[in-house]
Amino acid sequence: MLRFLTAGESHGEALVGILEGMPAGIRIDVSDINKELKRRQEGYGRGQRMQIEHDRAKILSGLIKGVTIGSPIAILIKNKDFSIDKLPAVKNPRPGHADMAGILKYGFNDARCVLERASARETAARVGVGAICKILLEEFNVSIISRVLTIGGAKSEKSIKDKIDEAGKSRDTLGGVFEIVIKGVPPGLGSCVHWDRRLDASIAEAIMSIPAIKGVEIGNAVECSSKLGSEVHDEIFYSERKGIYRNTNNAGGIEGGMSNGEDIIARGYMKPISTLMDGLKSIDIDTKKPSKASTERSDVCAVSAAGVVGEAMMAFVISKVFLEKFGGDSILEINRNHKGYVAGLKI
Ligand code: EPS
Repeated sequence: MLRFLTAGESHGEALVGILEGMPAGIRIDVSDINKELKRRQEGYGRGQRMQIEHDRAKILSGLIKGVTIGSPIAILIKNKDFSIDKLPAVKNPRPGHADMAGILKYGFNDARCVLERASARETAARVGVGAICKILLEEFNVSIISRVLTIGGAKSEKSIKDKIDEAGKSRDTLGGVFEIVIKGVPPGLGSCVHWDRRLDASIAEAIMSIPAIKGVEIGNAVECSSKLGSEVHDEIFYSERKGIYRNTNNAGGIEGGMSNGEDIIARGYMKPISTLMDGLKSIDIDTKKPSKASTERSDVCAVSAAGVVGEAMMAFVISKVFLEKFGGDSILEINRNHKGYVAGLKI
């Protein structure tokens, strides 16, 4: 089974990702991982931390001469801003962040003990792990891309930039929507049999796990919820040349919890970043008196970065179900299984 774990605090020494279950025989080029890490750092509206860090991965295990050997792959990303023991206590929890719930949960009297791990910086490790999953999927011509659809309700590049500038000037923040499209997924990944193996459920969980994501949409779910069935369902056709095909993809490539061979489309709805430069109403956790929420260095907007993290999470989920279906210990074995299955589909 493919699984991963991350460790690391935002201002700790490093972030670590451990990916287990990758088959043997895949060539991993660290520069492909670094490209993805760089993409996560970009996007209009990112904060000063992104100018400090130049995220680069070091692979600590799982490879010999750049090729996977089937053992866990550990990735290390060092933090330039390694200052965790010198940073001040945070006494005024930020509404929307993990601060308050974390203080209550662990019995801390300092939100720093919560926010260091809850910070979206953790997603750098996920992107490292996802980059390796992307390399596996590329072997089978599966590609994953993301784009920003809206930010603060704005759609065009110009109006998005204006919105972010405006929010930054007024010391505020913005959220938005990103979309992920996955091409080349064969039909039949996931399951119609068990709730916890449905592909759409796994995708929703993976996207929802990204910090600040409060909603997930598969295909045109929101629009379709107010339409008739006859207007929504993707009718099925067949031709000698194309085989089985559809003219629409409202289902976002998933029917009955399984991929149906169409592009998989998912959207993540991100709330505005919860660190505001003019803190919202909060309390001092020692005195319980009203006090403005703490301000930490942060982004005005990170929707584009969340899209890159979304790609990584999708790469992991698709790799997981892909290996469940075609699983084997080596890429050769998986190739055989995949080829046989795809050949059998040609009816
Ligand atoms: C982030 C690193 C953080 C924040 C941001 C994302 O670094 P710092 O706190 O040192 O500025 O910029 O974190 C959050 C938005 C958050 O809510 O914690 C990163 O690497 O993505």
